[in-house]
Amino acid sequence: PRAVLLKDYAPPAYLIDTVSLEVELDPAATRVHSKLKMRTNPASGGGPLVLDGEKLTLHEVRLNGETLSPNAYQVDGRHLTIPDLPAGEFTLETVTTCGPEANTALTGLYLSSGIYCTQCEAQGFRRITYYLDRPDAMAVFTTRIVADEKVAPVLLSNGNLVKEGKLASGKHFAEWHDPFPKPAYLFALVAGRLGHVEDKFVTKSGRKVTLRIFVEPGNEDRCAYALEALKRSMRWDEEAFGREYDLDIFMIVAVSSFNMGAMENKGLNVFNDKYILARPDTATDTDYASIEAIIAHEYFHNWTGNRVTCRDWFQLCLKEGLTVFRDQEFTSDMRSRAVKRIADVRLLRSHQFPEDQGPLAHPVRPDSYIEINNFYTATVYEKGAELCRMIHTLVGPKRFRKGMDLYFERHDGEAATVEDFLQALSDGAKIDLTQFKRWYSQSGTPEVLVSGRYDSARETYTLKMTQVCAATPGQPVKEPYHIPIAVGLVGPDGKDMALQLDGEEKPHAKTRVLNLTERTQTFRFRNVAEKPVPSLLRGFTAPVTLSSNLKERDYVFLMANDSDPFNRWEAAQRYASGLLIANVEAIRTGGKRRRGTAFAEMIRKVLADKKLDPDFAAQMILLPSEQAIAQMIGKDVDVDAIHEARETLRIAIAADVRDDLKRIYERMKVDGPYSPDAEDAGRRALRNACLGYLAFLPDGSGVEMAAAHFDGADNMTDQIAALGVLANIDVQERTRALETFYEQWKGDHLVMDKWLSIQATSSLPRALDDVKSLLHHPAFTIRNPNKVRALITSFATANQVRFHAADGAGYALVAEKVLELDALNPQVAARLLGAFKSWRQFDRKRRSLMSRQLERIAGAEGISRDVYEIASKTLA
Ligand code: DPP
Ligand code: ZN
Repeated sequence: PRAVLLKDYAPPAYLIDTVSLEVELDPAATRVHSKLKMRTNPASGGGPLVLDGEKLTLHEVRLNGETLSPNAYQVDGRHLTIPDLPAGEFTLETVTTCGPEANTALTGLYLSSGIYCTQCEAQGFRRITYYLDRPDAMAVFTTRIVADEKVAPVLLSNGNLVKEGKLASGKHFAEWHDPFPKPAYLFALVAGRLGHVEDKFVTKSGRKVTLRIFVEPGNEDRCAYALEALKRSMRWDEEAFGREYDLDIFMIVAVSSFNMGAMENKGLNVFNDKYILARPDTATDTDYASIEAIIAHEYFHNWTGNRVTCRDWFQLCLKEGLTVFRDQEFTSDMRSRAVKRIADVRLLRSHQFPEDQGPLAHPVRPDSYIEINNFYTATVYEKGAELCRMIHTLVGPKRFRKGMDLYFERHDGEAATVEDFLQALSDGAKIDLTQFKRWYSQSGTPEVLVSGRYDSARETYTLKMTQVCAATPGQPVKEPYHIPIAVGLVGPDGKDMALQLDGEEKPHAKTRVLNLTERTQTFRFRNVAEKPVPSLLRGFTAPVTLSSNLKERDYVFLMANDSDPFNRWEAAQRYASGLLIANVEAIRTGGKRRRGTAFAEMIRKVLADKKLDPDFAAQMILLPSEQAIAQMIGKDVDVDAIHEARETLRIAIAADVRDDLKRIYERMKVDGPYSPDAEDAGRRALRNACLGYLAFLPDGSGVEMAAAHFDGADNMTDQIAALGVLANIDVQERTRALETFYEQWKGDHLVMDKWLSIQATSSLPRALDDVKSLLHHPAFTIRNPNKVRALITSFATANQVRFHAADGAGYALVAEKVLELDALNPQVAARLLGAFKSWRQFDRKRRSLMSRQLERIAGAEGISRDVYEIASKTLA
């Protein structure tokens, strides 16, 4: 397969002004009659017309109403080419059929539990009809859907409903018109037997909008939260960004087979039902929070993605990074900003950093791809969001808003580039982003080394900062980045000092954003009367790894005193990681292990602090994950030693603070009916974090507690927390709880996903065998992406100690499933294969076992572009 390159971009030779589609739905052969009003693109001027099309049967081509003879065009598996076209305007019609029933790849038109639905991003529309399937081809769509009235009483597409009616022989039709020009990837069509819930929203300028969420009949009682979240999102975008909704109806459809989380099709979002359906007994607090965030994300795309779209797929971060930044801000406003920041940084470090530091590293704006679907990555999304956040940090909220306003003003209705975005931000927010732009083109995680020095005679405190960025694939040398680094100086009394930099008349704020733009730079603070402890990279103002000359005692001090909640959490994590890494070493060399008294002491203080937000307290007391420790160690990782070190430390801590944990466990019990709001959720999070320690007390008392927690749970958050704990302990209560849970929820596919993944991520040695047998369980099918993610992906990515079993059986199983899946759904297969991306950080034996599986996949016959690209790049 050949790579597509950013530098080869050329505008399309033809433009499409309007599209009329007539789609006659049929499971085996859906007939699509497309009528395109086209003209030569004055900017590039004619030549052969090459339309994209895959898995289509072509029946007829008409030019200006006349049927073309087959020798007037060429068709192959990927294109329809018409060499000769009249100058100026023309109408091109095609009649094709496609087979939704046989479509297991879930891209294009397919059937999800009997419901017709589409997924066109990135290149699925070409599986529906021949088209210029590229985001800079924007057209006005009219879609007429014809279907059997019994099979598909509900017929939906983008825009507004303009006509509907009955036809002969039990058929009916609906016609939708979307007045906003859009690229084909935002096209959607849904048809089937669907129930719905409805609400209204009045925009700030008075537009009355009908809101509808469609679900499989019977699930209507699980939509209330999503609907409320949608209204909050709509209001927030008006207030925070001045962006209003622009059609008379906004629809969401929830389907059970979906490759991604959700899709922002204009006026008709399609969602993975996991991110819509919620009831207190079926969804956890985390599910509720994800629903709110994803509803917001897709809604926000209406401006950042739809009204202003991307010129080409290399610009994906233009809509995704920015929209993630917007949804993060929304969540921060709805919930705890500190906890949200911690969660986002955790995600960045666990998913993006390994990507950026491994063989799949690519810039936030890549310059080459083999299969674009492989670039819906943590780098494009999460690091992309961090880049927007850094600009926001550099200019502040008011100027950022000005820049955004200018971006919308300049580019509404256009397909834009990262350059357009940066230019608008630069002009509107008045900032020079020339150097900053390197963040978009250089891959890799920069490392910032900080050394702080106090001079008591001069009363100065000096921070010397150096940035380095290791070589990444195709990028041996990096230029220095513009890195905003928020810092504070914490005095011996635990209070922030006022900060006065060299050359300043008087002190300014207590947290300052320093601009690190050179390879090495020194910042000196004056009038520092006492020796401070520096609090570095407050709020995680840049996606970098930071190392400094801070000592363990400094982290102990900061985790008790830092006024910046993120850095307070960070200090605790750094302390615990240091301890765990030392203990891993001790396990390997037979040295003495440390107990982590300071961490236990911190837990005691945090639990005693009644003013502290319980959700934040829950974050403070959790130990870093095994994966996080592995990543910090970085090479020759010994997963067994890490597992053992963490388990023993957890038990030691539990024993040290058991009474405090028990007290808070009791106190955090939430009375009254379940509410998913952040406050109650925070109490449950802290309570369940306490349970997570207590359950592992060596005297076994915690098991009873967890079993009682399970039995007494009146909501899914508590039920699953108890089950998750028990799943890691080899006791009778484990078996009983898993069986009870299964009996209670076997009829609910979403809850069954939780049951699968809890077993797949159990740290007990049996996990691999359990996964193997669950592959044949009725609750599992490899054809449904959520099932694959619940059972196989979670085993491969969230069960470090078992996936990396020394005999390689975990690797072999996952490799086998990648190949099996590739024949059905290449996108999901390629994603699963990503589990091997950090293979070089493990010990020699595991490296060789993993590379053998990667070679087996790369060499397999007939693999997809998707899997080929990941396998070959991972090995390179
Ligand atoms: N649906 C995916 C998202 O919103 C791709 N656009 O991120
Ligand atoms: Zn998105």
